Amino acid sequence: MPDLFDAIRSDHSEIIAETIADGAVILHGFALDVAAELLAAVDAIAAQAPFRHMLVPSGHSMSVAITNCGSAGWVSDRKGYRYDRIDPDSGRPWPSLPACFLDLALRAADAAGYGGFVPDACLINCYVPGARVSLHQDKNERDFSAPIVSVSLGLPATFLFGGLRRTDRAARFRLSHGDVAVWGAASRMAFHGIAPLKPGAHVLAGERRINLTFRKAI
Ligand code: MD6
Ligand code: FE
Repeated sequence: MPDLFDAIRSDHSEIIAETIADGAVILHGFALDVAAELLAAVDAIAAQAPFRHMLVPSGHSMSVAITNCGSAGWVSDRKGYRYDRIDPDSGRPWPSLPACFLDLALRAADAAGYGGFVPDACLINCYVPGARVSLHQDKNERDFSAPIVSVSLGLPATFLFGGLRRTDRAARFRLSHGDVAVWGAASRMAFHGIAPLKPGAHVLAGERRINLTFRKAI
């Protein structure tokens, strides 16, 4: 993958792709032209499956509030992490993946060099100032040959991207509204996280950062 290459938005403006590691790239502004549509879809999903702070095995609750859409959702409780077809709070299946989500995820994966990506799960994270995600690997998915596609909306964040060992030093990258990070292949199991969100207000999303993380989970 070249250091910088041009991808194209639907309005034909250029995208800057920043390679952050082998197999990992940030497509700056890739989702800008559909951001309002994505945020409206997030509101519709959250009306069906509200954001909630899930427990982790240690007994703490996550500072990030989450919900899901797609045929499976990522869930966490005292027993551990897994994907489940059913929302444990409602007993119903998760809302389906909106067409605008699927279309964006597919186009972003393709632009990053991962053709043929068809996600079946989208984890939606809602950060308020101070919320963070410590360094972790996304390893509950069945198929590690598929990349992770991660869309940032609302307040900017600092993305921590390390190596394959927890002790590898993590580099810091800015993720702004409309940016899409894609990581797969040699980076699929890289440790990553989000530094505590700084206070602010975004014109479309308010005092929040919304992150959509697409996976091929089941
Ligand atoms: C992000 N989030 O918010 C990256 N992974 O840009 C994650 O990597 C993540 O927020 C697993 C569970 C929750 C998360
Ligand atoms: Fe993650």
